[in-house]
Amino acid sequence: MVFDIEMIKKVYAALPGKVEATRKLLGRPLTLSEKILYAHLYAPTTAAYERGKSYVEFAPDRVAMQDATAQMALLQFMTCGRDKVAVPSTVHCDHLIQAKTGATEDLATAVDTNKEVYEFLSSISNKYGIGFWKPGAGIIHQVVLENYAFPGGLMIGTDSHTPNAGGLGMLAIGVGGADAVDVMAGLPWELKMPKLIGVKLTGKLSGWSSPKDVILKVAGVLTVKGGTGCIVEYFGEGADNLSATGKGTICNMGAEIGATCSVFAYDTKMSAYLSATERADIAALADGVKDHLRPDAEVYADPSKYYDQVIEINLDELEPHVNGPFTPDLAWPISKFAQAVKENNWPEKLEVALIGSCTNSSYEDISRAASLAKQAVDKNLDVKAEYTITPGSELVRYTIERDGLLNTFDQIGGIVLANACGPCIGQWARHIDDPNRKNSIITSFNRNFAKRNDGLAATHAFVASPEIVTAFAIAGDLTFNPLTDKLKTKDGKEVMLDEPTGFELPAKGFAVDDPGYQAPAADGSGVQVIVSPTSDRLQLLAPFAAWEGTDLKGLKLLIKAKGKCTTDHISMAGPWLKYRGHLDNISNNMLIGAINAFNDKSDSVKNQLSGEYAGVPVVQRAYKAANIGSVVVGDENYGEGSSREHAAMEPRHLGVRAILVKSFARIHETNLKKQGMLGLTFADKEDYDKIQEDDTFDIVGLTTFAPGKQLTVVANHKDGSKDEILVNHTYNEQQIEWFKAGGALNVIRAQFAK
Ligand code: MIC
Ligand code: SF4
Repeated sequence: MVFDIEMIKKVYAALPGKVEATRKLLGRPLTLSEKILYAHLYAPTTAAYERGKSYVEFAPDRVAMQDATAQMALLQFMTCGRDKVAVPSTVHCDHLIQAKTGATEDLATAVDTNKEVYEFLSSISNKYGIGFWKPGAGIIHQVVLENYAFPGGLMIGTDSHTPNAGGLGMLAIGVGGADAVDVMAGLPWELKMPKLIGVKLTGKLSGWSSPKDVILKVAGVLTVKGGTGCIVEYFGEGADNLSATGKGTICNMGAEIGATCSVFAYDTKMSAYLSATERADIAALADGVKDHLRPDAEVYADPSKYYDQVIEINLDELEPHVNGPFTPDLAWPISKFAQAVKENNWPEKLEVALIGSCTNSSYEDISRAASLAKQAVDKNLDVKAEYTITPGSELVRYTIERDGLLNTFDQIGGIVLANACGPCIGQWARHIDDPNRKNSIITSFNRNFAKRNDGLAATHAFVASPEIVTAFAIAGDLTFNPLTDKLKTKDGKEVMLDEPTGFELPAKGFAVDDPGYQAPAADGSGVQVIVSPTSDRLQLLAPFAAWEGTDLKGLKLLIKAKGKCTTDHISMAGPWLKYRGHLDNISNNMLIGAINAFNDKSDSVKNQLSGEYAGVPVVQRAYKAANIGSVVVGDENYGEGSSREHAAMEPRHLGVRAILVKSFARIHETNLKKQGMLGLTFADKEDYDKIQEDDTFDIVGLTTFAPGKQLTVVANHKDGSKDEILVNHTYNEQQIEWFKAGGALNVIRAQFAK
């Protein structure tokens, strides 16, 4: 048993009283999110919080970190003077394993190449009382779902897909490492009270449709920024019909619409999953408070009164979807997809089909995909595309091997990759003859930004359910519709694929030999954590400088980024993941994927000191050397995607002073504030057009920086003219303190030093 049952008992013991108090305070029936949020306030309140406005201090039950973000989180934590984490926390080694030949070899290579980082994470976990999941144990979100998620809990995780745990009724929120430091240090964790989107699911899935199609459809409706600042709560008889892992998939991909998190109400599917994963005692406890783990009945009766927005989806009519390329919200029902492929001239030939990942590797997903693989064998069909399987955890992998499913995949030439992120995060040594050739791949993962999977700009990546991905693997052609089209067998007969079938949970139960868990020392005070001063993978952090106390003058424009600028554009993953514990080294990838609005090129900006064009980090280092600050200008939803705080720390480290954009993604905006950066938005979005390539900026109003008060950015143009641009910000008093101190960590350290 790795979970903390005593902690869960405490949460449930207090829940009825807290829910009743909240109902009184708000004077009305409650949604599920409100029950969980108000039950996790850091200190009781006497006034209701305003959704979308009030900043609230919460006390999460647990923290999860993955290896690519844990390094920076723990490098920060170790400077703040605590000897143990204040809440149960875990580290998961999943992002640093590169997929090349197959699970066994790839894992061995990763253990070798990342030795220093794994040793650091293992020893620092041991020292501070953090549970450590070794490389090979599985992907953070799957391992959390199997071991730690519980209905009605609140957790944070240093990864944007942390909301996956909503499949078990938990509010699980993705954050940057600095937020994790707050919670591990026992301090309140701050979040703006989210707005609520209700998604009513009616009917029942059947045939080719799966839970993945629910979120692919929702992404099409809400777009990549439609969920910003919101919790998405699913309800209705259609919701209760979905397996807990299917609910997890839907919550996982809520990250793709920018949602703070997504959640389902506690039901019998959740209790079945808890029991199947050896947590029947939690299910029994949850049953004891089950009314408090669901919205009040009145909410179901009149949802638009309680949610800020309501969407309805009829599962009886839901078609399988394929989303992409390049963005997860370009949603195509399967009946329209072939035409879209043709009209847009996307490569029809499918080269690689990849299933699994944290999003879609449940027993249900794998068994349904395997039912199609089996048909390929039984019906004598060639499997035309390369096919890979990424199990989400060792528990899943061991179980599907025991049940013969891996063997079925093997028969169609499927390659089983390590229980790790691999190709989902660019950790993929893809074999391709010509890297510049336009080509198509399809995955059952969640993100499909340009270059994400294989680093190649010419790759068109689509996302779909594991069933659809497998059907496409067999056909090798994106214009194939498995619901209506025939395939030719090896001996020339025409056949159709039957609908996939599978099992929500393994009939013989889950099994595992070594789950890969290492418990921390009871007393870690004697454990040494070693960071070599000459390492190129790890670097101890030096505090950032405090604000100089004046307006900022003479800042150069570093880049005016055009269009989509995700965290993958700001701090690319793939080959750069190896520097996630070394701030100076990873800063050499800063904004290298962003498109310069003045020449439409990536990693080519004008150095205003020399007049020459060079890479973004090179130019910024030149400004830094000359002691000149700079400004980054961006478009809508800047910083969409990952929780990686490197995207905020790199500019901070290299001397960028402000990020001025049309709008921000939530986690990234908070990460900027935490690191003492200025994150500003144009009051009038059209002012973006006034920014010119040779601009020098002054930021005016900082000496009276206050919540809700606009600042002015003066853009001094080359021809001597200037524009005074009004900018908004969302800093509260506390966050202004972080800015003044040079970062939140400087404030925490001062607090603990007292
Ligand atoms: C991702 O899916 O983009 C990642 C890699 O899991 C990130 C975390 C990271 O960048 O380390 C995320 O989603 O937060
Ligand atoms: Fe890993 Fe991909 Fe899941 Fe992120 S989305 S945690 S990279 S498998």
